[in-house]
Amino acid sequence: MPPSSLRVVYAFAREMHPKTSDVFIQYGTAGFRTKANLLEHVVYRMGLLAVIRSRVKNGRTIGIMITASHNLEPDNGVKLVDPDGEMLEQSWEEIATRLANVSDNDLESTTEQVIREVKADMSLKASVFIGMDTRYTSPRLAAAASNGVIALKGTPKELGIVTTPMLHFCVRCRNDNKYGTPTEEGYYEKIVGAFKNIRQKLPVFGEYNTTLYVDGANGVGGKKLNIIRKSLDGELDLNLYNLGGNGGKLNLNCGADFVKVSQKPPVGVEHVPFQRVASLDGDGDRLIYYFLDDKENMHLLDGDRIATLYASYITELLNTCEARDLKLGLVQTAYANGASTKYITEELKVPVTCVKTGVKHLHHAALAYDIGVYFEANGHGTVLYSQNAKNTIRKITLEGEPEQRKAAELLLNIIDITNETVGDAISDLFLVETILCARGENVRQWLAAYTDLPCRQLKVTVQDRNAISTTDAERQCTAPEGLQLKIDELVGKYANGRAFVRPSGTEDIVRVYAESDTQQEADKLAVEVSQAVFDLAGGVGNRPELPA
Ligand code: 16G
Ligand code: MG
Repeated sequence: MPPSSLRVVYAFAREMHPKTSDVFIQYGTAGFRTKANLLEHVVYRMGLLAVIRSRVKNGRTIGIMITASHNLEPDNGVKLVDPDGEMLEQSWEEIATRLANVSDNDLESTTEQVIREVKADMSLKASVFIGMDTRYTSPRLAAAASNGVIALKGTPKELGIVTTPMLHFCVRCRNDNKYGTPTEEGYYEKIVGAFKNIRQKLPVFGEYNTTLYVDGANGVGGKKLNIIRKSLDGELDLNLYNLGGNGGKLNLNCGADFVKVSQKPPVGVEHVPFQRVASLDGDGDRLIYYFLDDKENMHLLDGDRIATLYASYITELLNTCEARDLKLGLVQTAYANGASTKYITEELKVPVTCVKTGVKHLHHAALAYDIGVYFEANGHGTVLYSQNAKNTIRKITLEGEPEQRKAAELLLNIIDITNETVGDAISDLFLVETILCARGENVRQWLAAYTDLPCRQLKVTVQDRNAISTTDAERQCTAPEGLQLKIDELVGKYANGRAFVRPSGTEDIVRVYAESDTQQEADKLAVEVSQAVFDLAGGVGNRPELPA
């Protein structure tokens, strides 16, 4: 395409999606995320970038998701999805940031420069799938993304309101038709179909019961479960709450992030003692379970629990089908509860890798195993099966002894329930329900595997969060000087104490995590570490205070 045809890039920008703000914006852990009214030009430009990316990938489909996940309604965001359904290659984040921040006047030349730099063949076809969450600002932003795609003569396809993992799934299927059909229906067919299939093989028994309460965070995930609910024939009785009606606000005092961070039950859900509840986040890519006991104490079953449940059950099946040479490993972050790591390594004897926060880091590390389970404590995670693992398991279904075949067939269904492109609340929910059912377990039995160390998360506002640098998968802090020494000193005072700090990748704050033997001590340690951050890293506002 001759450069002159890039004129339209400028014309669209000026006429329809002008850059009206000079606030610098960065492609962070999960794309761009900020107040929705600052995003239109950014999303338009991501439409342009998606077309360039698609051409660099020989015309394979790229995804754009409009969402701010677990953040509140006034926020929104945009992220790009690569052809295999994984997060955008990291080296392109800088390009995305550059393109998002240039003035409208420089947009045409910057676009040209990017095209040259990445050697995109602009004569190729380009295809972009666009999905959005339920935010009222999302349709407008999705339209801006579409215009960006059109401006560079790509073909946009709007999938409408979908969960983030559904978009990832559809992108993958569009580029690899063996993975499934690239539509919402195709997603249900594969994932829910495999779940129903497995229920035929594993009848309900023991302490497991088919009733599940769900907190939909007033977002897209609950809405989709409501569609799925109608197709279930008693395999699972879903009682859905926080579906977005009755004035319920997206992620406000509900949803997986609220439940995990505040360690409180969400509003809007009816609570019955010992009834298990699954809580999704606003865009349906995180899942947390919890229940209240008869004294209304809450018991959380977070991402670490789900990961250990998966790892132990899959290991069991692998042992039964004697596929012992397949190496299964687990990937966590520094947020993983210390008790979970201990349980996994010492009791399950499964190797653990610890990586930096952010799905792309976990996903990447999980690829190193034949079967890689990855989870953030916040409930984002999935399982990746290598081609070798899939081939081995398939072979056993054909050639194994009867018991081995049975286990291998279960594994094949489990692989189909899994959305391997990214953590997926819906797929994870069906997997958890499958395993609890297979074991005949209720939530109390699930919880009994190990006892979490009490923990606390806090935020500290500082002048410049980038003044904090970390190493060793964010477990050690290298700047500002003296902060790590201070943290070590504080941690040393507590039994089973552990703490770390890191700059958030999504908000302008520093995050603090602490755990210890009792809740009171974890809370105290978290505040003391927050004070150290405040004092040594240029705290702003009120100094954090110890609870009275
Ligand atoms: C994003 C990440 C999530 C991470 C979180 C950390 C993706 C798709 N999502 O939501 O994995 O846990 O950021 O946020 O990568 P923070 O940097 O603000 O703590
Ligand atoms: Mg999310």
